[in-house]
Amino acid sequence: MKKRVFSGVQPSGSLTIGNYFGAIRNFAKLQHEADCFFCVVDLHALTVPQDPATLRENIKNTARLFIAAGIDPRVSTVFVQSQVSAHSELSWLLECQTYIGELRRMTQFKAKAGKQDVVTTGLLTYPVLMAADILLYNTDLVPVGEDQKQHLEITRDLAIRINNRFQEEIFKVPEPYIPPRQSGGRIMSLTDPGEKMSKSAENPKSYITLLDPPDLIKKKIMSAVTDSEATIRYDEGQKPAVSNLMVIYSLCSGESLEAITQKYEGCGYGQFKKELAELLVETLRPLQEKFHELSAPGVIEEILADGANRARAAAEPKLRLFQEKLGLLPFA
Ligand code: AQP
Repeated sequence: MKKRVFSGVQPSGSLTIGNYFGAIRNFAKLQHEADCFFCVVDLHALTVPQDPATLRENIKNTARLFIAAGIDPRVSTVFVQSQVSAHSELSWLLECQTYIGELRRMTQFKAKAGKQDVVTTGLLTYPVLMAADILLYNTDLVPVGEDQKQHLEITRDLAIRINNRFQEEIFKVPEPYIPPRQSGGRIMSLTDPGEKMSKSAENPKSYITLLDPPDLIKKKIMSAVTDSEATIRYDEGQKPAVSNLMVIYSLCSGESLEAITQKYEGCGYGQFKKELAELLVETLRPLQEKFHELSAPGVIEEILADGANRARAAAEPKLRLFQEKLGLLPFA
């Protein structure tokens, strides 16, 4: 039996190289060895204000980027969360099993709540919806970046809690699949290496999106913060900004961090950054070309309609089983 993989990405902006190296690139690698479900988690994006027209476009673009990054929709199920209502339905049932204290402790909630004028309940309960996304599909493995580790832990706790309550395995307890930092698990902001790179960050210079044109990529890399030492070596503690650029270089070129250190011995940051920018442009070029092919009218819509049908069929039995266990009446 192939393992079941589930992961999602929020259409809360244009996807960054953090989303790519931390998650999506691994989706494409896993699809031939596992039974994969990849979801545009649009309901999660609603936890903070969104402009409807922009959101609609971002949902389609996120799905296009999945496919442009190598996910084959004939092999993997690619779909949009809001088109499979079982996600919202299970989320409510799981909320009734979740403690408020567990959710208040989430570092992402605290960070995002601190940036909002008003904090919605959805921002607090976001990890429960994420648990529903994952648990509906009997998921074995969840490929995500490091920032999602805490949310994965809540998902596991909920599954274990419910299985214990009913004394049987209702939900499979999923395992995280998180790359180490040096392999892209946490790409940092280009303007503040203490913060992770985020697609919804206020300063566009802090991130590189997968659709940024070559000139813009070059500008952003050339203006990325470094330090005053002017040596290229990996040291997360002392040189977080340069270390982050080195990780991006290594992910693009396949060279080890040691090889990069040797290659640039005695060179200044200028030459390193220029060559990093060129590498990144070349890494993203095929993805950007494929993305534009997928922008023809109707193409992505057809893929997503098929994906939603497949996802609904896979998700419904788990929802019905849990409803029945809780004492709700079967569907007439
Ligand atoms: N900087 C990052 N480095 C490595 N992985 C990352 N991920 C996000 N940022 C980095 C991973 O990308 C996947 C999709 O993330 P998401 O869209 O569901 O939400 P997020 O984690 O909150 O990502 P962003 O870009 O920071 O979005 P906003 O700005 O809307 O909050 C996840 O697997 C995530 O770990």
